[in-house]
Amino acid sequence: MKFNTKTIHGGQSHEAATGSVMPPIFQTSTYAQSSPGKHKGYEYSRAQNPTRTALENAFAAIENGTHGFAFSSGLSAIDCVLRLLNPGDEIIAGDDLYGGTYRMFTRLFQKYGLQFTFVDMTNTDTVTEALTEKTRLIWMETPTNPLMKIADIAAITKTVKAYNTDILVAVDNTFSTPYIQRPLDLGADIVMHSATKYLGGHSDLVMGALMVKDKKLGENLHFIQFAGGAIAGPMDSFLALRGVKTLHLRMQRHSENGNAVANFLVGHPKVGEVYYPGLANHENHEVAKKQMDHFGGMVSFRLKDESQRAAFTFLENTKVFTLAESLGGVESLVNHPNTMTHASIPEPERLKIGITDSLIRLSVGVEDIEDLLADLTQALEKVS
Ligand code: P1T
Repeated sequence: MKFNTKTIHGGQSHEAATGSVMPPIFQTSTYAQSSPGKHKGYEYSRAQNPTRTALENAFAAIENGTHGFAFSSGLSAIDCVLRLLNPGDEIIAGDDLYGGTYRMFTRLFQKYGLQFTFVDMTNTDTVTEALTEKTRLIWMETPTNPLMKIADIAAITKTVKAYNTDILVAVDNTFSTPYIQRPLDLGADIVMHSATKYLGGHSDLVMGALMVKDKKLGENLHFIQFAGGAIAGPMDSFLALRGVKTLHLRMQRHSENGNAVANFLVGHPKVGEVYYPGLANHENHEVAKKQMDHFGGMVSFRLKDESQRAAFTFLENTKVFTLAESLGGVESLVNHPNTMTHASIPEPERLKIGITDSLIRLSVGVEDIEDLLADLTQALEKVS
């Protein structure tokens, strides 16, 4: 199947009892057994639930994986991956990550003896130089949140695997989605999503996803999901599956609107740098062109006026863009990483990578582009 067919039909079958086209919401915790251990494949909903199974099959299909897993949040999906590791293992992670991911790495897992090294993954050599015999996991976001930096998934995977085939390469594909880039096809072992974002697509649930293509790795992750218990519930699974079915339609419009907004901002007198991988002058545009089919709906930029007052004036005055954390829904959102989504990163670290008060992040929705540009125009006019 091609991608647009896969989002709708991938891994799906009509429900056996009634032919229901959409999987019912199996709002149950448990399943009848005729004799101990004799059941229809479902024992207890932490282990399996048919609505979640339908979604997990769709997750696997859209990322060209064989196994998909749905979690109660994006962070719990990341937590599951880290539980594959042992004390003393080293993780090389990108230096620009969602603040909650950084917080989990440094404040939850470091104390269990995992060692994290944060490097600029736009340069494959810096990843290679950070490899040691204890490295067990590479964790990358591409594009990164919020600076939209691009890592070369195929090149990094190649160099890492040449060093040691036991090292797992995981890609947080939240910003791109498989409509735009498919990390498993580029050699990565694990794809992770905050399904709260584009996969769900409607800002109505919190969910995480993992997709893999290796059977043993899939079994290990399933065991951790079952034993750890951070599963997605049936109602959320139903909603996310409904979201996935229109992923290709939404991502097409997100990408068109994202591109238009980025180009609008580039020419604006009150705007400094614009971070969008589709711009020809983006630092990693060539790699982006190679591994991304489109460039998505996430755009970050700086106001020329670097004061917090200027940023807040802009943020308080958008009308179509809602000031809120999160991204990837049909509606446009605007966010201030320095005080909102990335505030959990210590200030010196934020400053080092360029998360300052002047940085603004847009999740460009699927509204009419004229309304979005008019909204940005009027809010920018308010900035002195
Ligand atoms: O919020 P949750 O579903 O637990 O997902 C965490 C997460 C993981 N990875 C990336 C790239 C993310 O952007 C997120 C969540 N991000 C936001 C809430 C945000 O506004 O950036």
